Amino acid sequence: MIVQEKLNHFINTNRELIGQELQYHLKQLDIPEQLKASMIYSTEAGGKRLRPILLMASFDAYNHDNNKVLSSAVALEMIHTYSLIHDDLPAMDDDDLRRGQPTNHIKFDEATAILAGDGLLTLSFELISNDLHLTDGEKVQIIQLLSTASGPKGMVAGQIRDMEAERKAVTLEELETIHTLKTGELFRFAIRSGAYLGGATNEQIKHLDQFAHYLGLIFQVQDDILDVTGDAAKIGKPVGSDEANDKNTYVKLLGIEGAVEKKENYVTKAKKELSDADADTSHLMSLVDYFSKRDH
Ligand code: GRG
Repeated sequence: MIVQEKLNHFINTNRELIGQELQYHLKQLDIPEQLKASMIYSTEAGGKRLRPILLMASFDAYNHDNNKVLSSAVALEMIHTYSLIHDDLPAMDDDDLRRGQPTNHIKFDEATAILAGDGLLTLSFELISNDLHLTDGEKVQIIQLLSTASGPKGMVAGQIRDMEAERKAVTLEELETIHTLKTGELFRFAIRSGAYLGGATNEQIKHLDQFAHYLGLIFQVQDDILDVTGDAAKIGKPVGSDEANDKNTYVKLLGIEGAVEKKENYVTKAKKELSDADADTSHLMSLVDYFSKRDH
């Protein structure tokens, strides 16, 4: 199989697997119907499952027994989904649409959306702590990494810094700090925890950590490029609207060409770190291009 086909196969198989696992864990919950429907709605609404796929690709570089990573991968997607539900709320981004469908608080109501997010966040940790494939030491390590990445030192810090930076001019450095926290920390968790569970050495994890940092930035630069060139521009906020102008983006700071150049620079750096990680990182290598060239 050529490299691209192999990657597509890996992505499609694991995307489906994650979808099934998520639904398995949510549908069996004996909880109030409205809460359950709301939690299921946002996990089923067409997410790309990038973070769990990354986690599984990082694990796959060292180990092939998938049973060991499934709970961490599903927990990660639950936390990502919670963050999107809360990010869309009127108190935050106040968005009516996500992935082309009504956001959770529009489909249900605000209180339900808040609780669905809370439910997904906390359930994620319960899932890991109940996983019979993990040793107690592995559970503690994964829970520690995930809570730090998603909590007030990680994603939550990124969200508040982003809100504080709105309508203010920020430097490229400040923009990168916001992204590193807001989106990069979950990518970093994906790569680190996959490698850790797969049995990577500390030296290998160090290179993968740097790799994850660059990958998060590649994701974000491409997100900003797509905002002005891709489908998001067609279905989202019109370019030039007040809201679009308020957003701090790579394109706003560097122009399109500058943003593309920045992205290419990160692609080179990410690939170098991967080569230094010294393992079968072929899926991760192809995922760099997938992230950099994605069109949605
Ligand atoms: C509310 C605590 C809290 C945090 C929210 C991640 C985040 C923090 C907000 C999302 C806002 C946003 C649109 C950021 C841009 C990058 C991003 C994370 C996009 C969504 O990720 P994808 O493209 O989502 O992986 P899908 O839809 O594929 O699941």
